[in-house]
Amino acid sequence: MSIGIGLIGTGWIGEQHVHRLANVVSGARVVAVSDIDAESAGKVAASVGARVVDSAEALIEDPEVEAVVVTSWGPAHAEQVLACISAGKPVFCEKPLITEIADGQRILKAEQAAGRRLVQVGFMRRYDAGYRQMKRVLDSGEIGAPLMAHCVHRNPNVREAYTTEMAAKDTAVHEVDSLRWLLGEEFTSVQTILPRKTSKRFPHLQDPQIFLFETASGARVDVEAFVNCQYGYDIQCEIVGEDGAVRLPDPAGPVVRKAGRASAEVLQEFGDRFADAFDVELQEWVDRLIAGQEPTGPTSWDGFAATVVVDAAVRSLHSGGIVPIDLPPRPDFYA
Ligand code: NAD
Ligand code: ISE
Repeated sequence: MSIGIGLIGTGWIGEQHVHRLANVVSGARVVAVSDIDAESAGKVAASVGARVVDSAEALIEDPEVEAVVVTSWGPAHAEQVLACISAGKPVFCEKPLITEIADGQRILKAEQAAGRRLVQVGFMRRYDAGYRQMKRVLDSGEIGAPLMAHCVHRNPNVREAYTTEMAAKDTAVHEVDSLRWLLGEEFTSVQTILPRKTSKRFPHLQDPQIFLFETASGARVDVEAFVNCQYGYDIQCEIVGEDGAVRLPDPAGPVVRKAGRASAEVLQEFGDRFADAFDVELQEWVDRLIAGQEPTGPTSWDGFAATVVVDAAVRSLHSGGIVPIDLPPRPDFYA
């Protein structure tokens, strides 16, 4: 048995997900794609034998499309996800689920009215083998109650269009989701701290930035976002508990000993670092759909909460102060 998938947004990650769904994930057929850039849609469709559909709305209504993947740009996500909910079709939406808090409330309301979970958000780190090992250690109680977390998110460089606010909204948002999931609690406040700027950045950009979060239990999470670090794509995470600490493993790779040095490669691209996680994420989503079950991945609530948190981080970026995070109570539907 296989499921017919339609994908909206055939840009960088959309093209990758199309190939993943067509060639790696079992049980998925890419039947249609759509993009406001018809040339891009045509090229990606031809590479997997899918049809091009003129608009996102038509793709969502297409009878051959049983489930939808949204990989268009962030501000378009909310309306496309709402249209999927209203058509009763499961939707996998890349992050961010929303760029406006009010849209999050609309999605939560619509999904609850539909009476079943239709939305999964693309926070792929929950599918990374190393993060999953950390989660098992934390849930086992082996290191006791978590007290602190230290996270690093470094990119070698970013394009000129990358803005200062994107350090929270586009980059640290992954740590926000991962830590909410690992710790199993919500963030209650944030302060954005601005260190000396690197000279190796575009002039408009504040880089690096540090986000200091507090959680409901009083644990502290610091996240360094440094997007022009030059040397590679480097993701680090350590959680310190009352009885021990657990650290995210580096991706496995050979250590070369030569000329008095031992060295290992640092990956350059996030697509390489999390390639396996993206595969597992989509495979598990498809497996659930084929089994006629609701998805188990990051929910609309998770997508909403992550945006509330990074919005507060951006407000702190501008004010310099500690900003409370006002998250409404989580609906039981998302327990
Ligand atoms: P991109 O700019 O390469 O591609 C976006 C595509 O969407 C473009 O082809 C554009 O023409 C199309 N598009 C824009 N508005 C549209 C609309 N209203 N209807 C249909 N198509 C539309 O961007 P990208 O790097 O592929 O990122 C896409 C999304 O995926 C973003 O939300 C981004 O944050 C997310 N993303 C997630 C990860 C991750 O690690 N999970 C990594 C990269 C990108
Ligand atoms: C990008 O948009 C992502 O989502 C990547 O996972 C992240 O590591 C990168 O910094 C972002 O720009």
